[in-house]
Amino acid sequence: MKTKLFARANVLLASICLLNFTPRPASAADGTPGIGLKLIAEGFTSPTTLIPLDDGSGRLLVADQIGIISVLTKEGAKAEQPFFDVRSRLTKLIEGFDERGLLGLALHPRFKENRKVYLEYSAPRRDTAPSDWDSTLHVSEFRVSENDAARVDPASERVLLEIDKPYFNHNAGCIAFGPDGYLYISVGDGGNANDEGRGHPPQGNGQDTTVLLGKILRIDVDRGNPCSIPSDNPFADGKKGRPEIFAYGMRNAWRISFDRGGNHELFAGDVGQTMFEEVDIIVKGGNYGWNIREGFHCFNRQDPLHPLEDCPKVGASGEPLLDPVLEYKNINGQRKDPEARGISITGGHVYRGKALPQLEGKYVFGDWSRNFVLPDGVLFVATRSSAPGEKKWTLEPLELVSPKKIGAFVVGFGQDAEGELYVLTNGRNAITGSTGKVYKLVPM
Ligand SMILES: [Ca+2]
Repeated sequence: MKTKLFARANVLLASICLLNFTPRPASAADGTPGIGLKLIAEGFTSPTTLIPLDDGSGRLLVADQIGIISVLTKEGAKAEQPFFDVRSRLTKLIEGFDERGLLGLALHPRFKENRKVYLEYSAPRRDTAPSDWDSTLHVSEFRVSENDAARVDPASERVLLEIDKPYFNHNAGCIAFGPDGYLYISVGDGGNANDEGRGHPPQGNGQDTTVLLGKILRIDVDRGNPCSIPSDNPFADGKKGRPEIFAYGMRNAWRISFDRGGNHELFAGDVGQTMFEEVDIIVKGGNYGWNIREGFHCFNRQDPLHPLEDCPKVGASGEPLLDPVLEYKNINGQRKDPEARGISITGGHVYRGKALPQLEGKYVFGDWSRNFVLPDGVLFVATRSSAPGEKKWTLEPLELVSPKKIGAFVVGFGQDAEGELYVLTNGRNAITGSTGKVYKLVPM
């Protein structure tokens, strides 16, 4: 029975791919190698984050959504002792599809000196939150133990931010330090759909600058207790909005990352609702449009499958609604369109490594899966336009030499100390089991 089901699924997948992707040679004609995935480690559930353990050892940290952070050697051998186990601090997760859990991990830029570690995770709903709300996001600081940089001291938690969530979905939950030394935090719009429902004001959380949902936040973890607000945050004085806000009009920026080269821009893969997935380059004070816009289009709350012809071009204070740098069509809303490429964007990284020079300066990211049930994640490469003034990036599939297909849900991406990229996958659309894998993008 099981085999038959799987066989049917494979036939289905194969036909979907044939319909939608024109095969191209995986290697360039000039003989430069193509790109493949090398399995580095497995046995995870839903790995969301991979970062270097910045202690000079070359080791890597992998955060799993279920609440365990593992230490890997450069070769991928997993240490028996986890870096940290936060399972007891998480809200009760669903034994199925869930967007909550351990969602973000970052080390302090001066980790070698101060040994500080930061997490964003879904904690149980705090007492002061409305009783029909779901959970409370924590952004917390920890320290590794005095004599072991590969082990967090569980008693060291300092909660920096608590954000109540009305629904289980749209947490975003990614954290990253910027070149300015401040901590950037992505927070989803609160969940449900259309940016409506309990815990959503009439204009939606994305457009409401008095709440932290639907935002990119920025805090200074080095000053204040428990933290402080950078003086040039757009609403730093608190008069027109929450001082933690850096940018707004976000829906669900599941993964964000800074370009480690170039102008160190902040990239966000903002998950769309039904019609369009988008990549944004986030600037201070930017309003990225949700829920007035989805991608380059006017979002229609009454009928999300039919974008409006016209909508406001500015937010409540007359500020422009900023377009993404690229969008692609969502299969859920545009099933018959051959240009529909996925159903939920997974933001990645600008490639600044050495092994794959053909990717230099390009944004490598993916889509979770082309199907909610079947494991059919895909990878993309986006290229900045060389035309003066052209802000739109071009998008193409990242063709793999081997394996040809990922055959899993793409949960996240990672980057090591050398700038090489990793793809983090889950074989299931659920946060159960041990089908989670870590792949490295390698020349092949
Ligand atoms: Ca947008």
